[in-house]
Amino acid sequence: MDDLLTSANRILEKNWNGNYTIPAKSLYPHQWSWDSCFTAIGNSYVNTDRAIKELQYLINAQWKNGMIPNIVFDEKEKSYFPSTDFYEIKRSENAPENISTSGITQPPVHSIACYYIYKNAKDKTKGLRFLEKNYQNLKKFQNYLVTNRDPENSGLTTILHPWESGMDNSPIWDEPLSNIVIKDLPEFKNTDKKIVERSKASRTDEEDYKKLLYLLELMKQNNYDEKKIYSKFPFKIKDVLFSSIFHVANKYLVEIANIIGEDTKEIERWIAQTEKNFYKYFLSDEKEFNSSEDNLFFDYDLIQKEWIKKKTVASFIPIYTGLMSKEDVQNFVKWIKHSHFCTNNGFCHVPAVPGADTNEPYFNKSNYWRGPIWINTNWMLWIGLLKYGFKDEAEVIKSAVFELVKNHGFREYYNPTTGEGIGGNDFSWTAALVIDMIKRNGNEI
Ligand code: 2M8
Repeated sequence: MDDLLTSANRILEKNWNGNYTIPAKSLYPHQWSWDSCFTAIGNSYVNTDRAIKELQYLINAQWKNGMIPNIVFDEKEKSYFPSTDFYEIKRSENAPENISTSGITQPPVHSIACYYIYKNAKDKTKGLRFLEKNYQNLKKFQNYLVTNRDPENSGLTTILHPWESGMDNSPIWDEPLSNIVIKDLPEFKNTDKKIVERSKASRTDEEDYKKLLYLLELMKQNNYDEKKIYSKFPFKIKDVLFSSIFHVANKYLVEIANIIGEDTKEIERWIAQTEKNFYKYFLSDEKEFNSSEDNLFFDYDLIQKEWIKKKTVASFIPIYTGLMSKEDVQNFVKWIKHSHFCTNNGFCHVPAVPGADTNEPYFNKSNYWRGPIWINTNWMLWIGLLKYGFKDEAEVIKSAVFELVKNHGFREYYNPTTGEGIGGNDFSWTAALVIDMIKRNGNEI
């Protein structure tokens, strides 16, 4: 275990650029929002100052309407596309002054990370000062999600771009993207190294990529005016993974409010709203829930007005929220253990949950979010299982993660059939979440 810890710390050290931790050298040279949160969770055990600096840098890039962007750009770095020039955020009256960011968001892991920083800090006064300084910003971000991203008042979050989910090319987006017709996309030179590589194998990626840029283009044309965008945007999805994290973030925000003596009523209303609607919105057949593996939690497409019934790891993330009954989680455990989802060691090399059901035609063992094992999703499942008392099942996932990093390196993601590491090398959130798995301090709420 000491070896793993040493290697994980070395990676976080290597990827630290003085202000934040880049996700991985060469592929991702900027600050990514949820990556930094996961990294700060790892650093909270070993380097409070660094964890604080990382999140502070990110929160300083918050937009005036409360949005925390998915990327804060390092202007010296030109290799990543789409770059800061592409986003043209100055079109928005909400863009921060003198800070280059993207114009979209990512799952709100921030309150969770801030709580870990406080809870794991040896110097509690420092931790407390950090919470006091940032509480209103955290609340403003979550309030932005409640208002701009949920005019339906459902307690669930609408994403306006696949990148906002963090699961870029998940099969969940195939159909919603297929319904989009591109009108006017200015010429661009695709320098995204990941896409260029993947498109060698498949033409569809290239087509979808254009649609991803087209969605950003539409946001720009509307000067990032969220009301205008929301009323006519061609991609609007109530997302299970995002909404699950949002719910957990609200619970951690209540915890933070209690620590610093702030009123929690408003946040409790948000929590109640999510609890009221989560099953209603995300289950296509509430009555049949639990009767078969086909009735999982599914994203809801607000444009097509239908569920997107793709079986991916995202369908299980509600275990992390704590809003499921123990009985329902018990059934989920049954399906996670099913050979399709691998933790019973069926088809897979190790019993960690892959990105998609291995039996489905859209499963692809080596393509990014279409099948490989990711450590952050397994980390959420691990915590969820612990919360509900499924210690043995949680242990199975943890051991699988340790096996992967020990034998295949701290990679961005892994081929579930062979364990082979793919994507970025020395990937920060893989290292950071392994630190949490080793040092865990009962931080789950
Ligand atoms: C991936 O997303 C970015 C776009 O935001 C990309 O493809 O370039 C995703 O895996 C996302 O979840 C992650 O935050 C980001 C950086 O690791 O890379």
